[in-house]
Amino acid sequence: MKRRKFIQNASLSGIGLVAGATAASCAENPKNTETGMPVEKTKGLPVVIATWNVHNATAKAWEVLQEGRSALDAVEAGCKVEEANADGQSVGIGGLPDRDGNVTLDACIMDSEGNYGSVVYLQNIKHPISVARKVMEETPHVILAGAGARQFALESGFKAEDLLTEKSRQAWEKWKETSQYKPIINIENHDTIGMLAIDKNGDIAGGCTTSGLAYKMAGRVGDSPIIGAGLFVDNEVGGATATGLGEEVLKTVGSFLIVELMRQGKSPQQACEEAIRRIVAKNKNIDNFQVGYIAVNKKGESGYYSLQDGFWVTKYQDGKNNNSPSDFYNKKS
Ligand code: SD4
Repeated sequence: MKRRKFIQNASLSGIGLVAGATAASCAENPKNTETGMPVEKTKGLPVVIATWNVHNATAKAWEVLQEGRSALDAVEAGCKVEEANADGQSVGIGGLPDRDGNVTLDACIMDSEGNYGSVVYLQNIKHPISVARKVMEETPHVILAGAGARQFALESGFKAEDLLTEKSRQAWEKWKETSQYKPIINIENHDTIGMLAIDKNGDIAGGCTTSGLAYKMAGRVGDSPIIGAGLFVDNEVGGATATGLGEEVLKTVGSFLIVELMRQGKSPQQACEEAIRRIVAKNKNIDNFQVGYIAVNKKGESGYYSLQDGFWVTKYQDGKNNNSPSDFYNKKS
C-alpha cells in the first residue's frame, strides 16, 4: 500500500478496544478521602509492580530481590521474562511487526541514581531491556536508535535473531488484507511491560519494554523508551510507568508528571488518576484508545489507573504475587 493511503487510513482516534475481564474497582482497598478512589496502603518492602498480567515476570524480579540484588537487576530480569515469551505479541520475540513486517523494539531502564539508558527502533535483538542497560552503563549516551543500537548490541555480544514468529507473521498477513491502522489494545491482558521495583534498602528502579503499536508506520517510536513519558524514576520520590497509546503518553509526559505529582504530596493512586485526567482534558474523544499507568512511592505504596476498562496490574509484595484489574476513568463507553 502507498504511504499516503496508509496515512489516510491511519486514525489514532480509531483505535479499537477489546474489553478485558470486567475491571471492578479495588473493593478490598481503602478509599482515598479526597477522591473516593481506592488506595493501596504500605505493606512493606521489597515490592515489584508491573503492567498487565505478568506474574512470571514479577516472580522473577521478586526472586532477584530475595537474593539481595538491586532493584535494577530485578527489573531487568523481570522484563526479560516477557521479552523471551514468544506467545506475547507486544514485547520482544513474537512482537507484532510494523506495517512493513519488521519487528522493531523500544525499551528503557532507569536506576536509583537517576541514570537512564534506552534503545529505540531496535531490530533482531530479543532483549532490548539489557541493551538499554548497557547503553546506560557502558556508553556516554542515553539513547541509541535503529542500526546503531543493533550494531552496539552485536558488539556487546547479543545474538541477532529473527523476532517475527509464525503466529505474528500470520497476523500481519491478515492485517494486510485491510491495512486499517486500528491497533487492538488490551489484547490478551498483556501488552507493553512497564515494571517498577523497590529493593529492601528502599532504592527504586524501573524498566519498560515493548514492540510498540502493531502495524505502526516504519520508524515510529512510542513513549516506552522515552524518559519521562513511558518511564520515570526519582529515588527521592517514587517511580511511574505507562502502557497504551504512546502518542498520548508522550504529549503529556505522563510518567514524569506522576512522579512530580507524588513529590507534591499526592499518593501514587491520586497521581495516576490525575495523569489520566490530563489526557482526558486534551482529547475530545476518549472512547477509542487506552492508556494505563502504575506508580510506587518511596514508602512502597502503589497505585494504578487507566482510561478504559481492561487494564490489569501484577504486584508482588509481602510474599504474594497478585493480578488485579485496574479502576478506570471512562465508565460510559
Ligand atoms: C507504544 N505504549 O509504543 C506503547 C504500546 C503499548 O499497550 O503500551 N501498548 O505506544
